[in-house]
Amino acid sequence: MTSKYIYVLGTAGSGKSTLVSVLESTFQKYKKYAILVNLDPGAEELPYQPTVDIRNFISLNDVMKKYKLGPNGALIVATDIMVNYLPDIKKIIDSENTDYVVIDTPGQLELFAYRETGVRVLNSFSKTDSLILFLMDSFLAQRSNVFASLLLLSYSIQARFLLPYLLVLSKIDLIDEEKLEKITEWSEDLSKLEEALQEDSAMTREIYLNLVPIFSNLFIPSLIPVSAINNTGILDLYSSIQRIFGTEDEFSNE
Ligand SMILES: Nc1nc2c(ncn2[C@@H]2O[C@H](COP(=O)(O)OP(=O)(O)O)[C@@H](O)[C@H]2O)c(=O)[nH]1
Ligand SMILES: [Mg+2]
Repeated sequence: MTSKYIYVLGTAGSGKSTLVSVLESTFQKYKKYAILVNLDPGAEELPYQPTVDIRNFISLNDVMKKYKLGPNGALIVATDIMVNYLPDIKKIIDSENTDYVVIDTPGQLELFAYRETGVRVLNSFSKTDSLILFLMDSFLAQRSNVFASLLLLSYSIQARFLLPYLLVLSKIDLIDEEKLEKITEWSEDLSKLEEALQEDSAMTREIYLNLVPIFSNLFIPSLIPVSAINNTGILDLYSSIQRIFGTEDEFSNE
């Protein structure tokens, strides 16, 4: 069986690890076999039990001591060291013979967005059969300029990996219905985003306004609003994942 890889990316605290655990229970519910991989060497506590945990291969504390670095510098070195263990990790994943491999990643998104290691990680697992979930923290995205900035970040990742991706608006239980509608509207109608940016009094307003014509030339996928706390939207996310992989339940031969 060819496993499908799902990479969960997003800024620190956007809800990646929590979503990974919710996805696991969703896959279980629909009788899909999924394993979870933690690639965040800096993770303290995880809300799930990973099958492969990078912390068993690399200790952030050891890296900090050995290279006399703080946690952020050590995380970059740790991620570079991670490349050495990729063949071992891949072997474990293959031996599981699983439908899905859900991969949790470090919040320091630049490791994946800008550094070579990110590409090597993704390529070493599977060049096809992969999907990126980009988490946009709805609490942050309430501000039009942050929304524009996160959208740009999601494009940077998309352009780098050229893999199918889904834009997940996370933690929607933290914002009211009206705000949620606004964010959705910005993603569907750029003139609304432009209006909201016009109202911003910040000196950086012009910079964000200049992004609008760029966005208009790019494809913005529909946002999938979810809350991992009360499970809102999780089923939609599950269906979207199935659709991308062409593994919809109703067409399954099982
Ligand atoms: N209200 C709310 N909090 C969430 C949600 N998802 C995650 N959190 C909380 O946000 C914090 C960061 O979540 P975590 O999954 O560790 O984020 P990560 O850094 O992206 O892995 C934790 O305190 C979570 O309990 C959500 O959907 N709603
Ligand atoms: Mg995490």
